Amino acid sequence: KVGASLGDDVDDGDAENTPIRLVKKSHADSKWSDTTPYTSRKKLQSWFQLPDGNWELGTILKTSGNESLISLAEGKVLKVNSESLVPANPDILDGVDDLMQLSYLNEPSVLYNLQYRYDRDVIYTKAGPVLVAINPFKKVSLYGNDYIDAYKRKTMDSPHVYAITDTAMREMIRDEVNQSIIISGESGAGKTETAKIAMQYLAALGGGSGIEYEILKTNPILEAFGNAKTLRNDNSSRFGKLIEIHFSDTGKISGARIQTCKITSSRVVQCSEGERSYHIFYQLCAGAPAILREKLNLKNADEFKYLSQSNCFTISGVDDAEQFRVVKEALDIVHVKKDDQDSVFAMLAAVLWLGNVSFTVIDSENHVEPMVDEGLTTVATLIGCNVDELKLALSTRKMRVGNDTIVQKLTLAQAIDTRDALAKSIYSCLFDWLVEQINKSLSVGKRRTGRSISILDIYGFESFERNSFEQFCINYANERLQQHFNRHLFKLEQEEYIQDGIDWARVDFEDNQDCLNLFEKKPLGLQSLLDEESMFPNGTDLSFANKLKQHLKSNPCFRGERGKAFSVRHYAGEVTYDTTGFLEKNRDLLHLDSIHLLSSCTCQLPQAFASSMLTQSEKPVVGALYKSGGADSQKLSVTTKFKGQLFQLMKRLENTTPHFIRCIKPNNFQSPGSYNQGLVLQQLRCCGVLEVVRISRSGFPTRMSHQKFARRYGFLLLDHVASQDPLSVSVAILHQFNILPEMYQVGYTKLFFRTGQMGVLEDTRNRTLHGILRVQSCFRGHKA
Ligand code: AD9
Ligand code: MG
Repeated sequence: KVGASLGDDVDDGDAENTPIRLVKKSHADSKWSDTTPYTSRKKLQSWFQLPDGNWELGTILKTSGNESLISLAEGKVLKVNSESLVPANPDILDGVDDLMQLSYLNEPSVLYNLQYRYDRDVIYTKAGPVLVAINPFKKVSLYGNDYIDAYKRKTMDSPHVYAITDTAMREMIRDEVNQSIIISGESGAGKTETAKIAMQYLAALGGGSGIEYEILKTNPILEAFGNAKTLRNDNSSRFGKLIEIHFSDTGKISGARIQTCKITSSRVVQCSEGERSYHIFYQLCAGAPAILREKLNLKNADEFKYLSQSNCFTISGVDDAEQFRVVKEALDIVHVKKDDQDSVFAMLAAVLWLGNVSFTVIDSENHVEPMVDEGLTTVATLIGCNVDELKLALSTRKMRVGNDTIVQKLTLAQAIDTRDALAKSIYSCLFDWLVEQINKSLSVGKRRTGRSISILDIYGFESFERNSFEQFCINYANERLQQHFNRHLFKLEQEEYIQDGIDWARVDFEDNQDCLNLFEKKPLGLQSLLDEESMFPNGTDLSFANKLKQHLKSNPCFRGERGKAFSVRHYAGEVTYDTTGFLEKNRDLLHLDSIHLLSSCTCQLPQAFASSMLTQSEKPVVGALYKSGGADSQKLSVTTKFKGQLFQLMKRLENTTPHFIRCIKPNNFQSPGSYNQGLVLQQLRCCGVLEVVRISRSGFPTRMSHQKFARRYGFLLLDHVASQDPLSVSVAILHQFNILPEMYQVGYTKLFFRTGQMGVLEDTRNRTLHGILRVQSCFRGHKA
């Protein structure tokens, strides 16, 4: 076997899933043990890439010309081209906290370092300013009050979500600037869990008023309504979320605001084999108490067609009934009234029962009528309408012709679409309504005086065997997020150096602007072309695919595929999309008849939903305008709306100081203890982790204007400075503290520091300030 391992600790995996395998010493080998003293390496060690892509550690025995003799595992000795060797780091650097500390920064060394830590349940590592988090897929003892305390008191400083959140908190107070924690990574990499860990830390630090408890309780609610089991992740977020947590001047949490960004809720009516619809449906079916079951005429999940089609009802290790109680309790805590909760559950049941509504053909033209059975009557009862009205809304469409209104009967396919569209809209409105209720409850109102920390957690990049409209939207959102990452860590950083006139050699990075242009360009971008085709009454998925191929064939990020498919070269890899259903999902038409039905209901929620749908469709039309058959609702396309919501999220982040967390998925099976190097490497590559480290190592990540620096540290000066201008004061401070010249640069307007330098100054400042305070309080004590 090529690349046979010296050790038995390295995951063998199957060859296909493990294209690159690192082999370095076994755990049994004493050198791996943390307690063994470092024994200096006598010979130079190097990574050698085997023909199958695996890296193996070898010792260079001899070098002559550009050939080296290298000794590999199991006594194998090879003569290789010296250029193919990649230097390995000395043992003393095994498992360093920050990749910046590696003497040799290269892919095998980074992979090895991360794995070394991961094998010891140390899942967090810094990559310069970025926190890398590798999903452990098991409980690791890194959290809880003791850890929170240790990070708060700074007795612990190893990389952690707590540490980065602590930094955000401190910088918010120190710089008086809003902060953000931006979490990215593929689906299943651990973003949502990470976001919760960050919230937990903020709640512990800024808690006191009790509102922090409410904020934490929004998580089970939003996960129940917005997450679902997919093939990639048992708890996959199907919406993007930005939670802005507000702090008072004294650093206490004063409230929060949640903003979401979601695609259509098509999962409600259609779900692939092995996946589930949103958790809440299963929770309700499994956990509703007897009275509620009876009131809503609830059945088991497998008796509802919308839930049974994907043949997946449970998630291993998850008790839906118990989760239902958790969600209910959370709803109480965020002040959703009991009556409203009942209405929410009624809407969920109505959606489920809508799926059981079936139709009978009534004439030779395939026109249909809904069967008047348990399904139809239960829906009517739950939403509070008359059965006949519901029947009409599901089987006919009113059309305006001139001044007359005619009634057109629907065919089976049309009726099913109408029914499903109604179910999706009810669910979608319900989600928005819940978010609104939560926001009211957490509202800072007039107390909004201080600063905020925002946490962004969206759906991760997805690439399945078959990718549809949902992936198209999700992956676009991830491109946008990647752009934000690039802008802050590469572009803005380097532009600032150059603008301020400091010495700097540019570091290149993978810019994803071309891919974003492919999506956004008007009129010939993916989104515009989709909206345009959706507007044509005769547009089909095939005509859409053909248009893409016609107009975008020369774009390097695009490739036309056979039939109705096309591929996009994303920053995270190439994805082939199947356009089947794109047009319909993008139009997401809800007929006016359905909206009118909801507005005529006696229940309060359907009425509220109808009016929100009407205001939405009456909005000034920015994007595409849909009119099919002349009397349908006009509304924004899903793509346009989605893009709008995404821009709003990103805009909120614009004026914040970002802190980035990059989550990494170590295997595709959601299983602990398995580290697939090829998979990890691909994720590290696409987010440019090596480049970030490279910039940070040679760069000056901390900076402060001359004025601010002089104001903040000037009082520490021992000697009188002749000139009081900020630059002279700053330089005097730097000299007094013996900051080495290579550790900083003086720009036109700012001082730039290498990592860690500011910490030294801050410590001195804090010590001095505490000294002053102690003297003052002694003095007051004496006076008293
Ligand atoms: V998606 O883009 O929403 O599909 P996420 O959000 O990146 O995805 P999520 O946070 O849901 O992934 O993590 C997936 C699973 O990994 C969780 O359900 C946990 O079982 C597991 N996980 C993630 N992070 C941790 C952790 N820090 N400790 C333990 C974890 N388990
Ligand atoms: Mg998630």
